[in-house]
Amino acid sequence: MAFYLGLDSSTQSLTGLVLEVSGNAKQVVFRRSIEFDAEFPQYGTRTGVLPHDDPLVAASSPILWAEALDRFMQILGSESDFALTGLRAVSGAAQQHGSVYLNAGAAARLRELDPGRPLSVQVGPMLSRPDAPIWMDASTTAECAAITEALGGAAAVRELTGSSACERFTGPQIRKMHDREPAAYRATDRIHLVSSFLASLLTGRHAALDHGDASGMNLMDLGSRRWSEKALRATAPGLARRLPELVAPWSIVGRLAPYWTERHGLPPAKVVAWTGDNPSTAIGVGLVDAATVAVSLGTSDTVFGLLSGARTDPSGAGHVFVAPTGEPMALVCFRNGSLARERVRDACGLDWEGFSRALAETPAGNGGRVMLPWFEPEITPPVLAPGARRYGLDERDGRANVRAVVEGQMLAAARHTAWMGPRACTIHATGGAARNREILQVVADVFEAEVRPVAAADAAALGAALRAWHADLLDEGEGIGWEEVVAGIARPAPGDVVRPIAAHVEIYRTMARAYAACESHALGEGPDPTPLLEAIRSEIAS
Ligand code: ADP
Ligand code: XUL
Repeated sequence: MAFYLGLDSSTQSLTGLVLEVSGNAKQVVFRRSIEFDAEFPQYGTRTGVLPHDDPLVAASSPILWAEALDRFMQILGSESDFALTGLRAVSGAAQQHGSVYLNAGAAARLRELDPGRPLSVQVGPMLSRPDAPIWMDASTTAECAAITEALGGAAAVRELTGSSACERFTGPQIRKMHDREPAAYRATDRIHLVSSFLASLLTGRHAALDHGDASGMNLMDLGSRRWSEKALRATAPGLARRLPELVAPWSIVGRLAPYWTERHGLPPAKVVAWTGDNPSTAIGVGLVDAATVAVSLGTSDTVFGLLSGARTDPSGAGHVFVAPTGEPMALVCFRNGSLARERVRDACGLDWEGFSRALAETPAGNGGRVMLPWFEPEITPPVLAPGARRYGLDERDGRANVRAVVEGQMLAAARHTAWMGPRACTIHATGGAARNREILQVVADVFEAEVRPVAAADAAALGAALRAWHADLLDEGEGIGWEEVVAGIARPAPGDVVRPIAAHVEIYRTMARAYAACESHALGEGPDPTPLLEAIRSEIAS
């Protein structure tokens, strides 16, 4: 019997679970989630983000993430009722793109982490910048333009790194720091992603970064999987020596440092490279072939799947990352996910049950009314000026707004993922909102696909535990296939399926045109869609 710990440091919380593996049988034997805002109010975060006057700026606190990790390990050490000595390996996932800036003293401080003092007080002195820009930041448009120009245009950047230069990606964020806070950049000795930062705390030394999370930086050559000298040069001087080593996702990057063994009674388990939450979720929902796509309805909504051929998104909004299997995966990210749904829910004075009822009792297509749910600056399509746009929709009509927010999100998701290739007939759904059947019905109807909610909650953490197991076996010379890794656990619940309703599918084919016209208009690229919407209204009514 062996145990594997998987962690997920997401935008709003840290979740960890322990997987017990005995022969072919796997089960989760321990699980705990720690909400940042509620458990650590002293940091002043809201939904995991430090408040800022500029809606384009979003940062969080690396010390908060460290304190949550320490708290989780303390709970694991004191409350778990399985033999902790059997813990063989640990891995993790973290919100992607966010960066942590460490000074030259950090390497020694990591090596000498003192088990007698809380981690949080030991992390502060390691930082050359107190906060960490995160994936919600949209303040680097100028830096993106400069990098794009230096690399020969958006298509060239995509060809090289898998994505166009994106505001939230780490390269543009580093360039911004270099240009606007030169002293802090000079004082920076190592730049970690959230994933490699937390792995560094676990191992007590600067941990390597996996190819998966590194693909969200605009800095790695996706073909060779090395840092691209050109991209580094286009970003900031002296960057190569500040970046972690790159490794394959299944690499062992160290062992739990004495801090964890002495302070919390954990064994010196192997630490497997951490990755981004989306790549890790791919394993946690059982995406090990290109036939299935996943929809993750968390703080962000993401749609992703393994790619069978080489391609990038010509529109520039989608990304190609390296999946934990080593294959390319396509991903499209929408910032206005759960928090936008919550915004509409709260504006209508509803709970989730009332929200679901409003969805169930309003007609598919919403009578031709459309919402572009860009309450916050949007990633896909890129929109900097926050504010939902409504077409034919009265803001005071609560139930219609409930339907409009979900339909707007899913019509956008379908439109902006078309580049990934032929439509999947099965979608694995995960994330907090995947427990909402009425939302999943809209997903099924818009995507014309069967939607299968994944049985296990916490897919990113489960993916991390499964990756830890896979890497441990590989390290012991007993490699296993990915099908076997996910079998029996990272799978949809048997028989649980939301099927598309034929009449709704027809309506959404029509509404896709309405959505496209509204989006073009809102982006200043198309005419007023009102005449088209009127025609569509009578089309779907008949
Ligand atoms: P993350 O991992 O990105 O922090 P989660 O995947 O845990 O986020 O999802 C959290 C979100 O799930 C909450 O912000 C909430 O809006 C949403 N959620 C929880 N329950 C429901 C429900 N019944 N219907 C719709 N959304 C829900
Ligand atoms: C993906 C992205 C988000 C974060 C937060 O590109 O920015 O999904 O990983 O979960």
